[in-house]
Amino acid sequence: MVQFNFFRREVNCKIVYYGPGLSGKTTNLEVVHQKTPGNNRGDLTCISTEQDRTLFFDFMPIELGKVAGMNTKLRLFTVPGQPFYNSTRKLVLQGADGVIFVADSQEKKIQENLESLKNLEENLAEYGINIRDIPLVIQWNKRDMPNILEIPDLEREINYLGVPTVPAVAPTGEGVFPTLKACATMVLSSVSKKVEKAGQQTLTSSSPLQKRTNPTPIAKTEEKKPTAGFNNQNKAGFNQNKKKPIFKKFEKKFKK
Ligand SMILES: Nc1nc2c(ncn2[C@@H]2O[C@H](COP(=O)(O)OP(=O)(O)O)[C@@H](O)[C@H]2O)c(=O)[nH]1
Ligand SMILES: [Mg+2]
Repeated sequence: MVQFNFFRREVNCKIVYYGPGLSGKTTNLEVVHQKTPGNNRGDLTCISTEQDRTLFFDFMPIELGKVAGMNTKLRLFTVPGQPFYNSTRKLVLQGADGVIFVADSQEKKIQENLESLKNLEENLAEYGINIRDIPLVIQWNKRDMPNILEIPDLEREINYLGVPTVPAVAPTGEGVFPTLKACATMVLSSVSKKVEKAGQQTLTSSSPLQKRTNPTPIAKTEEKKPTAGFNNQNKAGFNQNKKKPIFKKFEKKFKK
């Protein structure tokens, strides 16, 4: 759940990398860690087994600086993909503001991808969240591997939700930041709306002290933005978001 402190102008968002075991979730986080400037990121914490598999979760915070007038932090988590770790997955998913589903493009992994997506849907439902209502981006990872499905086939077979998708080769960094940006943009846009709403509530609250507080910069910034829901995003939806001022600010925080 987005944590925001309106008076201190702070926002904390949680993004969870989900997907089957070995699809490349931890690799995504490692690349984000390597390429994010040191003063904008915290440590990457990995709790792994001897075979270097995620046992509990990987975690990394990123400071985005000011976005829409709020000091903004992203907290990135990965889940363990192996089926028997479902209770851990569910715990890590709790309070997520956005999800990046890292799919394995290999033909033989199609069933595992579908099962993991179904598992995501079920675990979200247990928290009372419809998968169509949460910012969700699918990454088609491992595009460099032999025997992979073509993107249109992946779209047809797996992306039945019609969410934005990004092809990737995570170890080379290809597609890693575009995926994170697509998801973070959707999350931040949703946060901005909540911040705006909180500001309005503050203005209409009964306390004279609160009435004097001025939240208008956020409301003004967000007023002109389109209000399409996440479930209505077309495949190119996140590209359109690139033009948003909120996104430009976010983009500057990362090294090219
Ligand atoms: N060839 C190739 N290997 C990848 C790719 N992404 C991840 N891997 C490898 O797949 C293995 C599992 O990756 P990992 O990030 O640990 O998967 P996780 O279980 O989803 O966290 C590692 O050996 C990675 O180097 C990719 O795009 N291409
Ligand atoms: Mg992992």
